[in-house]
Amino acid sequence: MHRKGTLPTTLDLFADDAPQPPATERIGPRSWVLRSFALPLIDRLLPALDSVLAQAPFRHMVTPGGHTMSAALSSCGSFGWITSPRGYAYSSIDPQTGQPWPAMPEVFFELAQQAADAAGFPGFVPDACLINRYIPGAKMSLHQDKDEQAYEWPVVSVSLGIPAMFLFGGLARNDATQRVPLFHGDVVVWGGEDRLRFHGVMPIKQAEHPQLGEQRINFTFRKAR
Ligand code: MD3
Ligand code: FE
Repeated sequence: MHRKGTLPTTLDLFADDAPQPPATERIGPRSWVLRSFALPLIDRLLPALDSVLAQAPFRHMVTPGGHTMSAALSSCGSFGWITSPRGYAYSSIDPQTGQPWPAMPEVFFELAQQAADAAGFPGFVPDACLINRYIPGAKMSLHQDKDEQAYEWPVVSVSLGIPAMFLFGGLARNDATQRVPLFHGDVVVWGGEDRLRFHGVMPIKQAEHPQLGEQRINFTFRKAR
């Protein structure tokens, strides 16, 4: 790139010294995107995910209003998130198997705790991990996460597989939203005054990931009780 006597005419984006996007981005007063934060653990995360899904397979929840959600869902940890005609809740039993949810794998817990720590929430002990699976076209409409008992703890989210455009709104449904692209290995932490902000996921675009194929998997770690 540094040829003698010539000025570089284009920026070589593949050079080792090319400018990199910041590894950490602040998207709210207490919300942080930690780019690629999960990648050092990926070889342990994927087999652990398979083992959870063998015990608690993905299913499409039906909202109390009768709509089938386009993202498929499973959970692990002490509590999982369920829908019923009576509303949304956390439950210690998977209604589909009648069994407790699979234990939260050690590597999941480690990742959630490290990310929370890095974002200024030391001592996070999640008791629930929701696992969403999106195929191209799936989305999640703007909503708030208000079924947890403990809003003082953050939510930690881990994106794997094909990209998504995350929508981050305000405390009122009609507040403006910012769009945040999320890629394989990115981790986001939301807490404090950002914990009850509206958020959603735009319809996932067709793409293929070398390890996960045509899907996006998202873990959200919470303290439910
Ligand atoms: C911001 N999942 O499961 S994770 C959900 O990508 C959910 O699957 C999305 O929203 C997904 O409830 C987004 C990001 C997320 C989760 C909880 C939040 C963002 C949040 C709570 C408060 C503010
Ligand atoms: Fe949510």
